[in-house]
Amino acid sequence: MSAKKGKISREKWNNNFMDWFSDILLKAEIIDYRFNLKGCGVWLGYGFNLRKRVFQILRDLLDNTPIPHEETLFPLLIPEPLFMKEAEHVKGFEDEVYWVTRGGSKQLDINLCLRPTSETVMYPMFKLWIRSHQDLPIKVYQIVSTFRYETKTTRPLIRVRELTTFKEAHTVHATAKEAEDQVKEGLEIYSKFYDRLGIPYFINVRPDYDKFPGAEYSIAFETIFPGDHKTLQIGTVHNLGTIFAKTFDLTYEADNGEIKFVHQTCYGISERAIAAVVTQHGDDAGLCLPPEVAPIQAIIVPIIFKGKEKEILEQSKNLLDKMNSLGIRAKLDDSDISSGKKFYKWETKGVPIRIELGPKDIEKKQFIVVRRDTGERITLDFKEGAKKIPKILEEIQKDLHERAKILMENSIKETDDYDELYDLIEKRVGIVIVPLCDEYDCAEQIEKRTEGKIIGTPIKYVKEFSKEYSEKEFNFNCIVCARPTKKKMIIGRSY
Ligand code: A5A
Ligand code: ZN
Repeated sequence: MSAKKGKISREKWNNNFMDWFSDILLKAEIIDYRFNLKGCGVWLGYGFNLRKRVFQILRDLLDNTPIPHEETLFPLLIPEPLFMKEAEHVKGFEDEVYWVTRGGSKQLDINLCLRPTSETVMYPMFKLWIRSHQDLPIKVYQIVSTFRYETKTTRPLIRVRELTTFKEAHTVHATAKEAEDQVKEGLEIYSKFYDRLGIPYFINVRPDYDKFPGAEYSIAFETIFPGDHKTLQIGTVHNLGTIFAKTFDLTYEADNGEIKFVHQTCYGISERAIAAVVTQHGDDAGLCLPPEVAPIQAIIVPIIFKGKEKEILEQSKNLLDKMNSLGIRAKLDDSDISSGKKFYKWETKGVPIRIELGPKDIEKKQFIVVRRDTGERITLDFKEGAKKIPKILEEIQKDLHERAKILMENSIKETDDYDELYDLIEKRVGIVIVPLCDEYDCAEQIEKRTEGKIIGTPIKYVKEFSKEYSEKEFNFNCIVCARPTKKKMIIGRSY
């Protein structure tokens, strides 16, 4: 096996990040947003295939926890009185819901909203299912369309009005401790999910004024877009405590006959997971998909020369069979366009490996592997070489993750100086971790003075969830008011 270095460019990806993103989604045939309805798009065949693979990872993780989550399906329409039941929840969502008010030409007696999320659909049903502690825990999830009338700028996959791929898990428990353990399981599932996609993230607790409407607290996964250093929330885990239980009267009979409220959690991930795969690993030529989820892992491009067509095609098919029998998702592009055009097409679509096979290679009993992520060219022996491809795919998977992690780490800064914070945010170097007290005023001052928002408290500074928490060492002074605090918070710009 011999290898030659290639090169890739990330100039456009770096400097015109959002343009690059919108452009590539269509060129790579992921999704087509030209449908004439804001915030709604069409999943194309290739994109759908990618989406299926990405969400299968999440399904497998949810289905295989010690107490499995069950995949279920609840109604899309919520009668108004149910939706209106939980006051905080309504406050958070009422400006974002779509209403169905007519059936044909007849005004409905009870208006129906399209679910923006399914708490108020699921919980009245949970009430029917729970009698004693033996009915607990309940752990269900669904992957469905939900609707949010977003008023901020809509963006493909990132801020849509029809969330086409809303995975929401909902759990019910007997005790507060079990609900807290469930939050931890939720965090673990999402960590594993994003690790498998090679997407770096940081986990933080949302500020109290910005938690999920109806939650005790919310924990979010964020990734940083390397091009513009803006953060994107790619998942949330909420501890709902007994808030919804009290509203929907969800109780159970304990062993001693006492009637108690249940404790609940919910956690969600949307098509933003696909946005993260596309943005984290791309470059100027297009997508660069992690082999784990790539619909096609290797594309064979025969380099056709006059007189040698038959032989080259035959050998290409031979190689395709070998690869398929090794479990590699390989495809032979024997279409009638030039090899240059084929290279361009499959690079745009992010196929991790291209295999070139020309007359010279056949003479030398070899074929060439080109890595999409690095451009590196590797010469392999025709007879035995295919066996080395699974290893190369593994390396690509690992290297993509590393490359993304390094970029993310480089855009996280830390300071305890207010002017420096201002500077870092203005110059858009990334996100900034600063010591901050719990006063809403201090957070507000920062948000007024800089373009940054309070994103949350890194999990490290939160006792209940931190392995690194240190009562003794975590003594800071608030960057705004100088009062003592044990906490740091992340400030940054976000989508
Ligand atoms: N019931 C809980 C799970 C819930 O609805 N949580 S949530 O409101 O935070 O949404 C879960 C995740 O969906 C968010 O973390 C975010 O990643 C994603 N999301 C929210 N609004 C979105 C939108 N308009 N477009 C795309 N993704 C969105
Ligand atoms: Zn302060």
